[in-house]
Amino acid sequence: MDTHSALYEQGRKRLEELRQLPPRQDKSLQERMLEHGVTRRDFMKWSASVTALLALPLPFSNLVAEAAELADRVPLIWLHLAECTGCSESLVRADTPNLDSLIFDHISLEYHETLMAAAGWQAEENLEHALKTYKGNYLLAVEGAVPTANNGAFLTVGCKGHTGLEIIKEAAEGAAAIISVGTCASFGGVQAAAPNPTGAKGVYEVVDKAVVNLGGCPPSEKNIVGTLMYFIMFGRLPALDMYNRPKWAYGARVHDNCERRGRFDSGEFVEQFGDEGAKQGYCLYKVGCKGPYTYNNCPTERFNHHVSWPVLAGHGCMGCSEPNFWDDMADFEKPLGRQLLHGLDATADTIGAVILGATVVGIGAHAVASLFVGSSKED
Ligand code: FSX
Ligand code: SF4
Ligand code: F3S
Repeated sequence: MDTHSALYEQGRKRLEELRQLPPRQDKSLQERMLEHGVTRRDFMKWSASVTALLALPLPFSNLVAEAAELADRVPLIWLHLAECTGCSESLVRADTPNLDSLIFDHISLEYHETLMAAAGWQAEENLEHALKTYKGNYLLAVEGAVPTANNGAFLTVGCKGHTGLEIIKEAAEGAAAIISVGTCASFGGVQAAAPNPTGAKGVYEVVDKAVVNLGGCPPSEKNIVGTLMYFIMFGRLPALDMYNRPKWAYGARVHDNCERRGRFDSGEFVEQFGDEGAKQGYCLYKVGCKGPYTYNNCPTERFNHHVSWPVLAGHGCMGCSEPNFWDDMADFEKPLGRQLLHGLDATADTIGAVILGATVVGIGAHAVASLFVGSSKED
């Protein structure tokens, strides 16, 4: 059996098992879609686009559709640590609900501090209850970094004053899988910027289990929903890169798929914000774009229902999905290559050649490390 047939079979079996479990929502996905005027045709188109996003062949879209319908069988616990809540906002902030947000509503969300009605003691009880009841079966999503200095005392959550560090360790123990949503939960993010007084770390650094890192400050709603769908469909984590990011989302550089790439290749650069080049949509490399060093699918998936992404809006990529981006990618409005090359005042062509040389090495290292990590985490 080839890899795709074996994976399809695995998905089919997993969904069969999920179907045996009682629904946890009082409405079916179909009822929700009907209420919001979403047609079956829209749904099938959405399933096909998620299938393509996950880099799976089209026949898998049947599984994606079924997994979406059965999303309420998988309990999800969503914790907030040191962060800005932009990651949740990325998913739920929409003036009209689309299928991504409808599916998110349909997932059995047992606990989410931003979205739930409960507060205080009741919220704490809900979390304790969910951790106990669904032990071993829940999907744990974490947003925000874990402050570890002074035994985690820089972050306490809830009326019992537990530290974020205590909460994440306890919640990780009973989780079937852990997803770090956003750069803060993945790598510490802005909170871990030098001198990092709170000892902020990524979740994977404080728990003993494999963690999927969804880099991005915030990550797109597509990357969040795609990862949830993958787990619902197959009951396991997707293939990961060297930083434990799903390869289907973080396998290519922002620069590889950028709509301004032709401008870069022809040496047409914005020299300063507001100039004629900026009006013409020239490449933003000279005003600090870090797309050549950043792995993410922003140009193809965009944000807010595919409306826009940083470069389309006129600012360079800040490298927000990479570890240590706040320190390593600064200054955000100056080219990194020029700084690293000690003030080399290169022509556009030289800049292009330097970057391309650097990225060939980058890609090589990325691919080799991915193979290495992949051998222990995927088939
Ligand atoms: Fe971090 Fe998410 Fe940036 Fe904010 O919560 S990834 S600060 S967008 O919201 O964690
Ligand atoms: Fe796009 Fe930035 Fe690459 Fe220019 S440097 S092509 S703006 S990603
Ligand atoms: Fe972040 Fe760059 Fe995308 S700044 S949102 S990785 S374009």
